[in-house]
Amino acid sequence: VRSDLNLTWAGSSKKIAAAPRAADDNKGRHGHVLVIGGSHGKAGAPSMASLAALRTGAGLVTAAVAGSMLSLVASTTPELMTVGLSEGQRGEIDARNLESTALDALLARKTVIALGPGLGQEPATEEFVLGLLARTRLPMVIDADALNILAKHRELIDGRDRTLILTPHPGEMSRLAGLSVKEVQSEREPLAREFATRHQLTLVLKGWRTLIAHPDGSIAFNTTGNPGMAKGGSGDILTGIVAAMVAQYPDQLADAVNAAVYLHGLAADFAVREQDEHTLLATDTIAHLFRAFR
Ligand code: NPW
Ligand code: AMP
Ligand code: MG
Repeated sequence: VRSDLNLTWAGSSKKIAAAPRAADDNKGRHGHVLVIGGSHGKAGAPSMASLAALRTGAGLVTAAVAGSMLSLVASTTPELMTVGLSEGQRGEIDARNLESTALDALLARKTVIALGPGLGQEPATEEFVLGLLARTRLPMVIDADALNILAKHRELIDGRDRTLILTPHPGEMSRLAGLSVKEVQSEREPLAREFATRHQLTLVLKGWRTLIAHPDGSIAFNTTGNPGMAKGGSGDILTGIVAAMVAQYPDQLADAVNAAVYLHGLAADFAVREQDEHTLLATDTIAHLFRAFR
């Protein structure tokens, strides 16, 4: 039974997760996360990312999804705000004709964008993603189908004048790098370092012992997490946690991302201690985040 908790935590990221909130705090100081995702049959992914962002301490969270799933996503969490985007015939986000003023309104006063959970890869959604990248320099956490879309436009992967955090699992990394999953897994560290430094971004290469490669070439290895997390939804939740940490600690980017990955795994380790790797649901991890923060 892998129920031992690994509470050893190297480096400075511990400080930010353990920092108490100011007595006179207000939500405006903790960032506004904009989650963009969802497609027909995958409303759960942006819902989970959004709930995780709220539980991680973001001041406000808005989920932007295809219009027909707005009420479904909104009903998962009353604290969540929602925006319905125009959609195509297959229920995908089709915001090609989104007025630039409407897009600017969507982006206004947001701190960080979490792009991709459940998004799908329909051509109309692909155009929306490319348009969004061109329209804003807001920090972005890019995951799931947004990574698969970027894999088709590698020339656009450029974190030199913006904060980009990519969170691929080995399958997504294989598409980004044009390698097989086996090749990715046998070269995790050099591949991640090379990718992060070449594109000047933060790369979270997920899996057992997730590693985080920073644009300066440094690497952190995560020590938390368990195989109970190898289930649908785990990565969507990590995306929300990373976005919320970056929203709250934009000036401590490396620590914020390292802490997010560590806390996600630690929450899952607490959850498994109470139940079992078979029965763990990704959302159980959200329910145990408070233990990880404490
Ligand atoms: P294999 O099978 O081993 O060759 P995909 P996805 C590989 C959304 N979701 N080590 C592995 O390949 C997501 O947000 C929505 C090695 C695996 O079969 C996305 O938008 C949910 N290999 C969309 O669905 C809940 C690994 O990658 C393949 C690996 C598709 O995302 C579920 C799968 O990758 C889901 O999150 C590892 N550690 N991890 C919802 N409730 O709304 C992965 N692979 O084809 O990119 O599909 O990750 O399921
Ligand atoms: P995704 O495949 O996008 O749902 O992401 C899966 C999440 O679960 C990532 O945060 C992985 O690091 C984590 N995970 C998956 N399998 C394991 C494992 N065997 N040990 C630890 N963490 C895992
Ligand atoms: Mg995923």
